[in-house]
Amino acid sequence: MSNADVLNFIDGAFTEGTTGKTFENRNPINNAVVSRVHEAGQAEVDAAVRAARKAMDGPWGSMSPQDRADLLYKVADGINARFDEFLKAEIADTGKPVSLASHIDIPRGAANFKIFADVIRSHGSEFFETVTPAGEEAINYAVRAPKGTIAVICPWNLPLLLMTWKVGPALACGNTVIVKPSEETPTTATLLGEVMNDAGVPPGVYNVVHGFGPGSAGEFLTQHPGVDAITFTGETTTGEAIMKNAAVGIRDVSFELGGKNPGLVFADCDFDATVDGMSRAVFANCGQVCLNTERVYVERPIFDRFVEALKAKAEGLKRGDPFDKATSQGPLISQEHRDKVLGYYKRAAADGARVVTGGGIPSLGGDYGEGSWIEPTIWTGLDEDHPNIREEIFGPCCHIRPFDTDQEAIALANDSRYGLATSIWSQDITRANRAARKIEVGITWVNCWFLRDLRTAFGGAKQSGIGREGGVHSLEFYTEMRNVCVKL
Ligand code: NAD
Ligand code: 6OD
Repeated sequence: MSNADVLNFIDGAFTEGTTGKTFENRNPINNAVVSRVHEAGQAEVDAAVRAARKAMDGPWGSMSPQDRADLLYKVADGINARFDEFLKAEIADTGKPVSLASHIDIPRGAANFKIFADVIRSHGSEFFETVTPAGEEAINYAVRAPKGTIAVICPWNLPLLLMTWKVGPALACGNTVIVKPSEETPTTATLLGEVMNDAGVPPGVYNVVHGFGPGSAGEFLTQHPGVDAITFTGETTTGEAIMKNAAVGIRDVSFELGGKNPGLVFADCDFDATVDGMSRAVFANCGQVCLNTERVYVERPIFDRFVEALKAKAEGLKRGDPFDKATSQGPLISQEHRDKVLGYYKRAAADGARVVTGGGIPSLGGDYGEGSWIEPTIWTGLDEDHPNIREEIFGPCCHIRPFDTDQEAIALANDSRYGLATSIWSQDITRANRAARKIEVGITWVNCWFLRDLRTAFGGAKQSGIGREGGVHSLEFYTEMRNVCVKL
């Protein structure tokens, strides 16, 4: 695949499609055009849905779970064999540092196929022996059938990781998929088409259509009656729009949405480890992980010391060449997103926040001046009802506020329409666990952040999502349970 032209992948073949429309894919480190992407229209989405449905009637539909698992291992091996190509493509699309992409994005792209291959290999049926009060006897067994054709709508922040996190379980369970990658990061999903073909995945099982949301491939796909279920990762407001489309035909949804994640730092924490961990939680991926912490609450006795220590971490981040292993902060995804984040920076300053560090655009030499770089930023002193505390910013920034009691910290953490993730930092494990059980989120980390075991349930509470995925939990969404009752 040439990096200059990104094509749709339908029924096992790459195609420009019929719209004649292309859009530019830019590298946010310098805003240079890296490729032209061929936009799919209604005809391409129709063709992808047709191919995906037809593939269910072919060898894929009758393949045993063991054989599917073997195939998914080949896909994972195919990603690993072309690791550097995936790495370069992901970095060109996102500008993220190689230190991050080579440790998280690409390895997880492969691991997401192996974990769900293992799950499907080892998963059995449910079985019950039944005796009714009237003395009738029966056996009940339940089998899991694929749901059918699944639309996978993806964001730009961890493109390969989040896409394969859905495609892995969908295929393991015997479904077919149509992926709509983010318009900002179209490349690795397309490259995966080559890996699928090389691995021997039948045509039509994995399809990719490119474009935007409203009036484009995203909307055409989620409105399509031939799609049986929709799995989506992205903003909460986009989730609302997709849910309306899913309502027509009563299609199931699995949503991983936005967050405004709190982090709780207790005075009895291991201070240095906490500052390290919180620095990652706030600034990793330039603050563009749904799990990043944007609200930090620190117990008063260590508040000033913590603020100074996190400031030092922010000021120690190194921006620049993403392929330099020492680079620790990339740019934001686009100029448009930077304008949004800068709006929050300006508002905090105008509303009287203490800007502990950052607040603007760094001066970087050469063509990096055209990129969407931004300073990591810390505020204190804002009221809890300020937009910077209520709304997801999705940038390398946080507000830090002191607290006096555990009860107050938990109430502050819970005062949000979001409920995705939190991290709690304390050496008193009983205290940390008491807090963990009261915080209204799907994922709590104690003395760590974004430490993942792919068998665990992942997802958000409140407006941060619907459903849980991970390990066997993914089977709930990607399969239909069919119960058979046999009278003896
Ligand atoms: P987004 O919602 O703007 O876009 C996500 C995808 O949806 C893109 O592919 C886009 O083209 C498509 N889309 C947009 N409007 C659509 C519509 N009306 N119909 C169908 N498709 C449509 O999100 P983003 O800016 O790409 O990603 C950032 C957001 O994603 C943040 O809010 C972040 O918190 C969230 N996110 C959540 C998780 C999680 O696990 N909870 C993970 C990653 C990102
Ligand atoms: O680790 C995962 O499985 C996952 N879904 C991470 C989400 C990160 C959000 O940006």
